[in-house]
Amino acid sequence: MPIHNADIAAIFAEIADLLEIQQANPFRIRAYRNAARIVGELGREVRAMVERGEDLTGLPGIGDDLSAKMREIVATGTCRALERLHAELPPAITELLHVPGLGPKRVRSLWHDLDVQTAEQLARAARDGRIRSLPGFGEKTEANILQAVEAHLSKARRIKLATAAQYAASLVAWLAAARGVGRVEVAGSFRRMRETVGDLDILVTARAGSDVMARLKGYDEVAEVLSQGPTRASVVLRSGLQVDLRAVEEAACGAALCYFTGSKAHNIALRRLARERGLKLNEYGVFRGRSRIAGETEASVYAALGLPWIAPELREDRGEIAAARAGRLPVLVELADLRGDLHAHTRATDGHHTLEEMALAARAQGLSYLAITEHSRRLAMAHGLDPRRLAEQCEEIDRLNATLTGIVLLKGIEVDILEDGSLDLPDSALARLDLVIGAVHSRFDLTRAKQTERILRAMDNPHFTLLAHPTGRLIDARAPYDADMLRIVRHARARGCFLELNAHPDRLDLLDTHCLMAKDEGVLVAINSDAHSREDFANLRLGIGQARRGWLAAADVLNTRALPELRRMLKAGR
Ligand code: DGT
Ligand code: CA
Ligand code: CA
Repeated sequence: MPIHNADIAAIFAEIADLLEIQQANPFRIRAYRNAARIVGELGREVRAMVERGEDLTGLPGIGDDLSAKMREIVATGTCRALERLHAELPPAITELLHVPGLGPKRVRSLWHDLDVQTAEQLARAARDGRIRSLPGFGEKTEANILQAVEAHLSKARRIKLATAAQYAASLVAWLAAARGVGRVEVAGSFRRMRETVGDLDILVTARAGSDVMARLKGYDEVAEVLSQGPTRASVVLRSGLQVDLRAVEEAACGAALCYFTGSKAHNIALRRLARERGLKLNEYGVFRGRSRIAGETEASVYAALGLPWIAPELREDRGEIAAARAGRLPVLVELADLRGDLHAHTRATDGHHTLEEMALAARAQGLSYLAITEHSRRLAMAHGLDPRRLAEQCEEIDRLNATLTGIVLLKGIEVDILEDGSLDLPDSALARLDLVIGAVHSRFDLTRAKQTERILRAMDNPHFTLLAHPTGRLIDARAPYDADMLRIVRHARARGCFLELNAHPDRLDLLDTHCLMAKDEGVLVAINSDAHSREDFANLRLGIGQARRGWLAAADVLNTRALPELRRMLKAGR
């Protein structure tokens, strides 16, 4: 059974949570939590490493014990340590952990003090007003929990794009080996690079007599077959992810790909356009009367409607069809356009690799510069830098740059924006850096007015270059803080600052709509990995997807500039 990194990470995270509910040894808990993060963010599949006989203890934070557990999970799909915990605790307790806002500590007291063991019991306890009196909860928390648990009970789960990509990759490889199959494409929101996907829509071209439908059913991650016919099937994978498969003939491939890529709103707009031209558009092609005039390629479908091909990331009915008609579609930024990365950490703070290892990994990714931007001292948990350690790192960077070829390290900092909008390091320490990234890591609860003011004041610092992960949200886990993004974008413009599009799979922050806003206001966006290990540069691909959804061209992105021009632009803002 193919096990993906997301599966291993989820098992380790669950073990950590369950141990914490049991109030086990904090070091043990932390070891599992770290392992979950490392595996979850790893650019390569652990399964492949195990199959190749690689030594997993080479991964940061992974010792003999965790390495053995990873092998066990790859081999069996589960782990005895987890099963033991399940046997010791109420069976549905894990589900409570998935309610936003509830961590192990709260779940423990809900269970201990109120005997809440399931999501339904939790909703009832909140409705009855029994939660507010627990220590550390209160009336507001109770209301938030009620809202969250009701949403949790009603909503179908969406999964993050990066996680879906792992499930998609091995399924696509499996289907591609079916008899009589040509192309295999993942369409739907996945192809549009939405940050989360509801299900996977897979399209294959197949000759008559192909065994592709049977092959899907035979995939060993399939937990349930929902429906099955000669040209379509729907299954649910063990992970809970639904897969819709359609098989089409070559001649209709483009039309089907267009239809199943969506979005639904884009499709409706295309069909309206077809009708205006006396044509009919459906998943089989473009028809004039009964004759098919296009359908084999997507480009032919769009051409029949008088349009150039529109990139999937734009297909959200946000003006792309009008832009296409007018010949004003942006030439979207591509991964190959990126010349550098402006946000990365090393072992000096909470990263896992050395300066040199990070530099070489960035070079291998095809980048020619990399800014090292550690946390500042306020983030004590991450061993944030004070002025003295920052100065030492700058000297180390100078020494390294003298020997490295093909990559240049830039000196930066990810400095905390304090509650009053001042920065966590003195101007004298910031002045000698190539760039200063400001970030909000605390007090997410300020009012809109105060939070906005805080960020604007930070940008007023003459050394401030770039606002990190501007909304602060974590996909599916933490709402953005309340701030006026339009004012922030305009202030960035006035102060000569830039905005980050953080490409971490949990962040993807800026949102696509904010990219559009930044472009409209003439503020450049930096697409950064926020790498904490050398594998993380692979995440840039996700940031590119999000930027493309936000209509950004290479010229709208700061780090598509070659280094000399980048240096000029960084200086100009200060
Ligand atoms: P998701 O799965 O919620 O992340 O979003 P999508 O966009 O992948 O939606 P899904 O899986 O329901 O359908 C895949 C594509 O099929 C969708 O993007 C467009 C097309 N489609 C589905 N239902 C309809 C429909 O009722 N009308 C039209 N025109 N297209 C549809
Ligand atoms: Ca879908
Ligand atoms: Ca679907």
